[in-house]
Amino acid sequence: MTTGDAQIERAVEMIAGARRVGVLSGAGVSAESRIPTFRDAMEGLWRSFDPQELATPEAFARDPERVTRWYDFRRRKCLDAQPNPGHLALADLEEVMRDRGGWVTVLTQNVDGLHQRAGSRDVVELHGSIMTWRCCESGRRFRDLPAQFEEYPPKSPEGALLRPDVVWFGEALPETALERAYEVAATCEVFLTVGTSSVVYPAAGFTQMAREHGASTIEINPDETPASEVVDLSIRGRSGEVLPLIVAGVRKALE
Ligand code: BJW
Repeated sequence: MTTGDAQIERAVEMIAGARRVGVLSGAGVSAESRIPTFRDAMEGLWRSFDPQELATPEAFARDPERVTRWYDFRRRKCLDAQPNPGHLALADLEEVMRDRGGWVTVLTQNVDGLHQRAGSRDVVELHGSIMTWRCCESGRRFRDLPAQFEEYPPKSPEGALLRPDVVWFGEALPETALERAYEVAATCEVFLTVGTSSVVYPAAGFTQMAREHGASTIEINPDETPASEVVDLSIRGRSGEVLPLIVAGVRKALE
């Protein structure tokens, strides 16, 4: 047996013995759906830009055309993408836990909607959604957006600027999302931290919080992150490969 197999078996044991599972997901979970992670080098026209500088209210105020073109480019990429085996495995795990009277809540930092499209029902969008845009003046939200905007920045019917309904650096996370996240971290028995660099707060603090409340903690990531030090079990691998193995093992263990 390889170390990988032993780690998967340990993860299976932890999860199969639990009914309440919290998951913190990050951009790495969507990497196998060909959505570049936040800290990957950007592609094509966007190669020379730094995402950390574009994802701020200051960048939008300075150059709303550039920022909304970037978000619209990414929105269309997300619409073209399909959920991968990692997303599907988490949706399957939710079904397994529901069948035994438990729950799986996915706290996602992703704005792409792929967990929901994979079938996960309890998803908390910590950083908003790129599929929804909102009016900078009235706060009204728009979901049925055109395939491509006619102008950048796009305007609301009243002529005010629209912005993506995402959380930029320095902005507060939606209150209800944050409350759910604290509740999940405080009450889950197992907490999975998957595909995130674990550097952006407050999300990066949830793993430690779950641990302090007594949850067993597992990280799945090809690379080491600050969370690797915190968790009980660190699995080095891709979520699209590791999660299906774990969930198949959990199903088998509970047969
Ligand atoms: C794979 C893989 C595969 C690859 N399988 N894995 C405490 C300490 C220090 C700083 C702060 C703090 N508290 C707050 C701050 C400031 C700031 C912050 O954290 N800064 C840090 C950079 C230091 N936080 C904020 O500003 C937050 N707001 C806030 O706290 O407000 C307080 C407030 C209260 C009241 C009033 C006002 C304010 C907001 C943070 C918002 C983050 N927004 C973004 C943009 C969203 C929209 C968009 O997508 O454009 O969210 S930034 C960006 O980072 C995005 C992501 O969701 C987030 C996290 O990134 P993620 O998901 O981890 O992706 P990557 O690319 O970093 O990592 C990918 C990982 O996947 C890697 O590890 C790979 O190895 C791995 N991987 N392939 C599995 N196949």
